[in-house]
Amino acid sequence: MDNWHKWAELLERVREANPLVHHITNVVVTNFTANGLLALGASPVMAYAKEEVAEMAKLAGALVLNIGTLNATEVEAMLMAGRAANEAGVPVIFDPVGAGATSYRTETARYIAEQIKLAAVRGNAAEIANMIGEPWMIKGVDAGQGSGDVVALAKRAAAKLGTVVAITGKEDVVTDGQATYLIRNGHPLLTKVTGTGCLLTSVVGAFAAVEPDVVKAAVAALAYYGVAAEQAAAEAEKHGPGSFQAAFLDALARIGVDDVKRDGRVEQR
Ligand code: ATP
Ligand code: TZP
Ligand code: MG
Ligand code: MG
Repeated sequence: MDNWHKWAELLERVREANPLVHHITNVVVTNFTANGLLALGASPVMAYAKEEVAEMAKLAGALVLNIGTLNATEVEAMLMAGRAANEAGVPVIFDPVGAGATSYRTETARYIAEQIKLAAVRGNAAEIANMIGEPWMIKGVDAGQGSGDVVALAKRAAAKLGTVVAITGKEDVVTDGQATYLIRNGHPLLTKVTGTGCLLTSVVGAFAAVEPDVVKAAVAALAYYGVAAEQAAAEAEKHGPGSFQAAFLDALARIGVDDVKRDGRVEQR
């Protein structure tokens, strides 16, 4: 049995623990993210006020920071929440949405990574490359066509940022710079529904809330997510993205450890 089959069982641990996941995220994906985490079996909360973020972060099983629609007040709140989470030993998961698209996003993403001890960063190849000062085309929040080696990029990013890095796209890579895994699940319809990357970052947060080895948590989260998308597409592909979005939430709630073990395509590199 592959190592990762054991890790797939973390899905059950998430559902038993129903971890509180504190988010400071973007205005596009808030509702979809909350519904996705409920479908998984976690407990989402969005809290942004400077007056409460530190308190909420300390109560949570994980903190998710997402700069998708950032502004100065929100970034300040992210730093306060991140510092409180670090003090309390709560894992912080970061989604550098649009890093590289504008200098404000790039600089803020780098500043957050400097100031806060991140358990994991999850983004597309362009966002991760731009975070570490490597060029990669990005259009708004979507990764442009890059020709680089994504596995090598993820390893460089993990070393430079000192955290677990998950780069997603047609294939996903998870690495801490030493152990590296490829996950080949998912479906192109995920690119036709906004917020599927952001929700995935939050799902990694929910898994990290129950498993301190963040490589294991992230691999299990990504395999679960990709297998759910495949089941949803099998049902809803003929109708399109709207039906897929609903079928995907259903699949996130329905699938179990056995589905992930059977259909997961995970390979150690
Ligand atoms: P982008 O803005 O570049 O789309 P994102 O933040 O939305 O980035 P994705 O890379 O799209 O994040 O990842 C979200 C999910 O979609 C992941 O599970 C990933 O494996 C899956 N995914 C993305 N593209 C494809 C594809 N072409 N085929 C299969 N799955 C995909
Ligand atoms: N604009 C700012 S944030 C956002 C958009 C469209 C959502 C991005 O979500 P994802 O998960 O990266 O596709
Ligand atoms: Mg996407
Ligand atoms: Mg994204």
